[in-house]
Amino acid sequence: MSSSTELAHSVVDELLAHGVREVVLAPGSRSGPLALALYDADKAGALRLHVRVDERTAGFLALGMAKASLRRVPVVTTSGTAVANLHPAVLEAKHSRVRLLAISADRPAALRGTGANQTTNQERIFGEIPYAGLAPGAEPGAEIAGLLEAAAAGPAQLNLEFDEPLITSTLRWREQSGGGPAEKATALLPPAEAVVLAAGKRTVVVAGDNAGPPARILAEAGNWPLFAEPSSGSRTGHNPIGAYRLLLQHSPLAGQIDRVIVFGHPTLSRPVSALLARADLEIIVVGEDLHGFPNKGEHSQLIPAAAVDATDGPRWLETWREQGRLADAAIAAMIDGRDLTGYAIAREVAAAVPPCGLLYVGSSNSIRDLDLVGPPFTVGERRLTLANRGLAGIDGTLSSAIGAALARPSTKAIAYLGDLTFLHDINGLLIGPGEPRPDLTIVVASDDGGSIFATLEQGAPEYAGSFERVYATPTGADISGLCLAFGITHNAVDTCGALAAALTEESTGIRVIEATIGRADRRNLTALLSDAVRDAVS
Ligand SMILES: Cc1ncc(C[n+]2csc(CCOP(=O)(O)OP(=O)(O)O)c2C)c(N)n1
Ligand SMILES: [Mg+2]
Repeated sequence: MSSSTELAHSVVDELLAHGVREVVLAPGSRSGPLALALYDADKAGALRLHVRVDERTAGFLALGMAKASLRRVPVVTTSGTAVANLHPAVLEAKHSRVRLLAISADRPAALRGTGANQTTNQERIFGEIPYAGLAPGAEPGAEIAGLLEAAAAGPAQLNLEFDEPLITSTLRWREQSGGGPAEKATALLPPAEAVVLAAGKRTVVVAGDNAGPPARILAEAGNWPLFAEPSSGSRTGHNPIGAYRLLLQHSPLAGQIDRVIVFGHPTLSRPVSALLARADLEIIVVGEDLHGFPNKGEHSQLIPAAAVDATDGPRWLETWREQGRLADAAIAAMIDGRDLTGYAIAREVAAAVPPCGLLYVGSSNSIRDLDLVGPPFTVGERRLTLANRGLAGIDGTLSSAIGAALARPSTKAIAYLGDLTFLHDINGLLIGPGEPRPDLTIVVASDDGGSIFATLEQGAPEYAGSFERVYATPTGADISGLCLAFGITHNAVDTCGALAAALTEESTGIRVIEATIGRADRRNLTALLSDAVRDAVS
């Protein structure tokens, strides 16, 4: 029977053969055989290892790497509660189809239910995702190949039972002669057969998270307005309408739409949800399933890919663009007439992303403000905007951004998130001195609490008594002191000019720019902005 060490070696060989190049490890004793094999593989240059203390941040680190590199990224934990700490990242990966591989070290199955230390049932602990379990003596080749094939577009769990002795000092991992294939990025699927749509209907294209270039290409081919969320990957060129969510509320054009074509996973705004729920419109979803779309009525159609038979005349798009320009001007006037606001931060951040830059955006107001004020980028300049929109958690954002910045070469990497989102994942900054570190500028929109709630129903004056404690949750945390504790450069700004200047500074390593804004005015400001756009376009 082969040993735990031999099992670990063959698992590393299989991972390399499947194109794995980055691995995250959160140490423990049971995962030891794999830890040592990964250390040797890192030393040999076969992969890059990242070691973290906190499994929750380790999971999101791997998620960010997988999102930015389109590769599968394993995260290894020891047994017990360590495994459960991966659950948030696995859920996010499941809902955004990211190829995260959770590798959980386990005790031998015979010890389950006996009260043995650090032993629980880890089998399928993450529910319905592809799963494989291996024990010493198993032949991992076929098992791992089958597992990764089943998880071609999403996460998987590999549970490894390691028996004692955990360490065999005479056996070290060595690179196999020849090694595995050098590169294997995302699985290559055959191009989907496009359904040809007839031009002539007043059509808008909605691009949600991870919609990709096809949404922009179709909008351009049809001469249609494009409502592209910041993390859609399609907010480029001349068709995106920046303030589309306010135009859907206030512009007479909204009532003239006949057809909506949806790509990706839209999550950011109620006007778009309302649009997609309208039973009187033809809604065409381009993708693999209708899951999550409210309008499943007779007018809904699911197609694998879309093309258009002719280009519509310029009028429809031009009218939307004109309304978009009026809305943008009204918004700019509001921003310029005030001190630093959330909207102004979003605008400065968007302006600071150079060609080939990377932007990782947090949930809550950050991504919504960016959605409202971020200009479309130029096609082909390869800016990448990412966000965890699978479940839109405020957890793990910092670690995801660090992972993305590590795994994707970029001219400049920026993370942009709210203060609670930053504090929630503060352990993401816990990076040992010998570990690879990215160059990353973290912009914190710092308003001491969750300001998004002020813009929702619960922010109304009648809930004022309970609002601060059970929604806003001000923490009073000293972000500068925390940065000091983690050895991270901190820079506080409270004007647009200072933020813009700080963003253009050349820097290496991780640094934080804390942009301090008020929270008290947020509800009012959101209403004023909406009114200003309404007045400008109606
Ligand atoms: C893990 C998780 N817990 C709770 C929430 C609910 N939630 C959404 S936004 C938010 C507040 C975020 O505050 P902050 O990051 O400061 O952003 P702001 O609203 O101030 O822009 C919370 C708690 C969530 N999305 N994810
Ligand atoms: Mg906040």
